[in-house]
Amino acid sequence: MPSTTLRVVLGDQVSRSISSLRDLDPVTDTVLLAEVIAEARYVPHHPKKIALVFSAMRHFAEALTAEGIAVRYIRLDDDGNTGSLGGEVARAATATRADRIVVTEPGEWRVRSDMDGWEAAAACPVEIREDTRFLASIADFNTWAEGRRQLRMEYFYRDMRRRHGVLVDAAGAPEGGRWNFDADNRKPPPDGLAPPHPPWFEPDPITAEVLDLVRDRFAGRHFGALELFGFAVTPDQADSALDHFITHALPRFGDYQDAMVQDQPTLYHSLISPYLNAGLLTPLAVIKRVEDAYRDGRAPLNAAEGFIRQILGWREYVRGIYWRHMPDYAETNHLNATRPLPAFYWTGETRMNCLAQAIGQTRRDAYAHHIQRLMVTGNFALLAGIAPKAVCEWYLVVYADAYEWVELPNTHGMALFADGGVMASKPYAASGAYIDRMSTYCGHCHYRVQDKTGDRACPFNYLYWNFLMENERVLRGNQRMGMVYKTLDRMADDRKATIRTDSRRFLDGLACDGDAAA
Ligand code: FAD
Ligand code: DLZ
Ligand code: SF4
Repeated sequence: MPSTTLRVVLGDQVSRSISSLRDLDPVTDTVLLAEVIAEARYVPHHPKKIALVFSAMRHFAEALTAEGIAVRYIRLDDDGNTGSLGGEVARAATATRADRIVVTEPGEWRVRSDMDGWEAAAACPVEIREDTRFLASIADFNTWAEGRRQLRMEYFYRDMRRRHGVLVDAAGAPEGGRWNFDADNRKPPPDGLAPPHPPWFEPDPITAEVLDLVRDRFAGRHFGALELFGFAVTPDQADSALDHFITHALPRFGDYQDAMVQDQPTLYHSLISPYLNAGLLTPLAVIKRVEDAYRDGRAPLNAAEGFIRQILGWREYVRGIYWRHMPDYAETNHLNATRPLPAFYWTGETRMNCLAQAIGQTRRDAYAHHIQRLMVTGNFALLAGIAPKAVCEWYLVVYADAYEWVELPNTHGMALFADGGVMASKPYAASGAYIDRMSTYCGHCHYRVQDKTGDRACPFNYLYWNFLMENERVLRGNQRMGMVYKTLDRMADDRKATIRTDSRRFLDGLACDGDAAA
């Protein structure tokens, strides 16, 4: 009897080049893809994310079948579906009489732990392969990190540029003479910006069937709208989404990367994170295409470098941090934040316009760009002292690109400083002045951004100083906080008292939905 291998492909691994399919023998092997309720419900994902994952899985299975590969595809409602990945692997191993199982390492600690039980459940050996879609393996990252007192993305990123020969000259020096054009990526939005419309992919019959299933089983019960589903669900579509970005948005991506504009949720962003994370696009191919656009004169250097830094730098870096520090990472709470998540994170009903905008588009599109996530919803949660677990669960639920390996370091570490400085050297705390400078939101708000205290003052203003006072014991010693604490020291006592009173009134009001009235 020839040996038979069962190759397991998870819902965020739908890449033809995934390591579990390397050396596949179409004569003897079977590929397993399984829609299981445990993955669809471990958090109540946005319905658009579930639809994207299931549709991409079904299209991937169809493409493999067209290649003549045997595919065992288990649909969510199939008879006998055990509802868990482990259960489906065990069932498939029996059905195909597999001698061994091959799978690529998953993106979440939870699933990696579960895989430890697969061998016993399936009664055959399980080979867990490295996920070679990433440009730094977990071992590479640990080697880089070893012995460094403090990890900083910038140094990791320079190393990655050199190692992969991206935007460097023959001598390994950075293109344009600088590694980082961050200072050129912070333009506030001028009047009359006219960003391109995001690409739209009309659902085909496979997606339409998935949409019916998701409508039936999840929509209405999970946060978020299923209507107007236009995501790419195949590698070809994701590729044309990338083309659309490079042609229409990349040239201005650098300038307006941090900008936020009323009713313009996507600006010059790429919207490719759901595709990269699910496996419809691979990071190296994206980076090369953007570098080519720069070299052909189709994009300026601040745009190409700024974009490549996000993928070759931040994306790889956060994954390294996740696997280096899990599982303890998720348990830390450096600032002892304990407040429950306000109801408006789920309803979008708040008079704070910046939050209403970010949450409203998140409900509709399962998307918000980085500065909205970091400096609006994240900043508010930081200043209001919301419990990290509640905030992290919210971010994992609401975005189409959310997987714990990338969501957790960004939320727990970067936005909430709950890791005590592993990800960021100081909290990304900001008052309303930052949001006013970088957005057009404040002009549409019930609150007045220029007012520091009082009923109509922007809550970010007093909450910012209140946060610094509340966390003084932990934060004052941080060198990068020296200037703000000097300013606080100069503040009159009666002003500090007013800030505390306004903050208490506002935060107590949150518990009984105090800010929800429109
Ligand atoms: P663009 O602005 O066009 O950037 C290009 C690409 O760079 C993105 O597609 C993404 O793959 C990558 N990238 C950019 N910033 C980061 C970053 N900080 N970390 C990792 N990759 C990055 N990203 C996710 O993919 N999944 C998440 O669950 C997620 N949760 C986040 C939670 C918080 C609190 C914050 C502050 C950021 C989070 N991010 C997450 C990072 C970032 O916000 C998104 O990757 C980005 O907004 C996706 O939109 P885009 O594709 O238009 O990105
Ligand atoms: C996100 C997701 C969903 C909604 N459903 C499935 C599924 O039914 N089957 C599956 O194999 N994967 C799914 N996924 C992706 C997994 O949650 C993901 O592979 C793990 O979180 C590891 O990153
Ligand atoms: Fe947000 Fe304050 Fe501006 Fe209103 S005034 S949009 S709450 S920053």
